[in-house]
Amino acid sequence: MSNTVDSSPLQRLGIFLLGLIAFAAFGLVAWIGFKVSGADNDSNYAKQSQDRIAKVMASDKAQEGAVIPNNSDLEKFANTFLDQKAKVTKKPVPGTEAFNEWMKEQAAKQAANTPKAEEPKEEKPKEEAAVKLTLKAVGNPPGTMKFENADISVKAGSKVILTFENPDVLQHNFVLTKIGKKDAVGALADAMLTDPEALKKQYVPESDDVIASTKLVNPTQSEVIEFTLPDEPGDYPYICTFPGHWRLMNGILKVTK
Ligand SMILES: [Cu+2]
Repeated sequence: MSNTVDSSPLQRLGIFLLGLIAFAAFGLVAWIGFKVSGADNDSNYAKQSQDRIAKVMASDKAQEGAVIPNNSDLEKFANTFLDQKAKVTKKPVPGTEAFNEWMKEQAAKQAANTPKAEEPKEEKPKEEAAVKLTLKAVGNPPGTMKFENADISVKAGSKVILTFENPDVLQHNFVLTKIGKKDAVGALADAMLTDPEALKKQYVPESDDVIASTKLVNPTQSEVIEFTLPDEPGDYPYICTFPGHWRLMNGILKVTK
């Protein structure tokens, strides 16, 4: 069956209309897509235009009143150049003996200024090697108010890098006191209950008996502090100075010879 020859005019009109509808539908879809995507809507367009206009106007204004140079101006300009004398350079001309001398001089200067490659130093045993310590508050059961591994021993005069970890649900700190000063500093800590500045001071009493301290460390947080141990060997107590904690929450840092 051959449509092209045998189809009736009505059939052909139908096919034509179908094509037309398809064409129009495609156009409609494209137009909707264009609108929905906002492609024809540049919100900055107006502002950019304004900016361009302002720029052009400013440039015009800047040129207003600018004097167009006349012949006498040009002559003056030219004369300033004619008045200049040729500069005499003291730099020797390449290829001459003087130039070679000059080059040698420069090279010598540069060599003098260049820092010499560092000679490999003999590795000295580091006296100041820091001791790394980690101290933990007991986190389980929560609210125990104790330090784990409560006894630590370190050599006198050591530099210590201490990490204080607080896995507990309460805030705690670490305060190292002088020998035999646990109770004295503890009493000061309890007294801070009535100190309006206590939180600002991280509940660390202001006392000469305090050797080192962390801030008040929040639950699950930690803090790293550095301090140098005294040269005097002995038992150095450390406590948490949050009021009321120190009686339970204390330990000994043994400073050895
Ligand atoms: Cu505490």
